[in-house]
Amino acid sequence: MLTTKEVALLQKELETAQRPLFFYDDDPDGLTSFLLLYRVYREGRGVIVKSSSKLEKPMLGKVDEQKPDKIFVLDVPVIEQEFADGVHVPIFWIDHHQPIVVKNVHSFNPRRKDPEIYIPTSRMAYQISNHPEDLWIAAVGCFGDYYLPNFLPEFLQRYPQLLSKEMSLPEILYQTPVGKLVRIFSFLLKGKTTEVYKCIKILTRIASPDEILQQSTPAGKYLFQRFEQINQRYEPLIERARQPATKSKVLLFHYQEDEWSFTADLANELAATYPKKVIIIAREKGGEMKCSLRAQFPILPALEKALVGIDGFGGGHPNACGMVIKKPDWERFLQRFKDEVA
Ligand SMILES: [Mn+2]
Repeated sequence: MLTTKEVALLQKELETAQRPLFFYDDDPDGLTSFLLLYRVYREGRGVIVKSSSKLEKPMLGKVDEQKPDKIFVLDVPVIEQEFADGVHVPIFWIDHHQPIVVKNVHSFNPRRKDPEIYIPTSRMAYQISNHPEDLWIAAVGCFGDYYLPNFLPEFLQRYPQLLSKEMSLPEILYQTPVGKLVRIFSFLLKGKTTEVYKCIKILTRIASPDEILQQSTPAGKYLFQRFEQINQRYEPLIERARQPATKSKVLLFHYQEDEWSFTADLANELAATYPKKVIIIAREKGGEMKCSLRAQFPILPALEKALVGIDGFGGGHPNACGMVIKKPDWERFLQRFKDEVA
């Protein structure tokens, strides 16, 4: 969590900003962090940082275009020094990934003090915005980043229609209305950029989650129907990925990624469905196998062992990793990884 002093400082900076520019990560945690902060004063603009998850020099074009007086960077793991050096207004970076040193940036990251701590950016954005009517947005961000926030009792009391009782995260994500909202927020970020920004603009004005889930206003109905269109692309993929019970500890799913990238959604849902297996989502690109790994137990040590002497690299979090393996070494790697996790 942010300290009281940090919250006060960021509230002040947000209040005094005339044209804030928000850069945020391309997932529910990033999106809800933006929505929470934007909805306080409804000033400035938001820009999604797409798949590279880095704020790089080319993004300076957006800064020139918008001419902000302050920049807020939300849930983006990396700001390149060249970007920070090219900006002549203050940058406030609120994040919870592995901290890195970037000069000329005001960094707010609880992991600087405690490397083990896990606090989604949306939880911190809610500390700053402190608008109780946006509690549901904060909850979507936290659950989306696989985190049970300390405001859960308040959430249960205020939104029993979204979550009726305490449950595990996999149950919340795949069996409840608030879990559906997490998926809706994730899917609205996919597809054509103009359509994505249109949906986000609508989200900045949605007052209650029922507008979306019950389609009780035209705005909410629009978002729900957009979600359903995208979900039609996802459902056949997850159907194909679900597999009959086998003894193998590894569930491997090959898929061709296009503009509709569902990698993280597939990996998360499969890991929740098969809690004892390691999920590998593999895409072949340019002679390499690009993979996302997920499990509900630590897999990083097995990955590191299996990679020794293999033409490839990988790493990440204890339960969620990425890797890239050269095609000729793929089968050999896979066998070694299976042996390691067995
Ligand atoms: Mn996050």
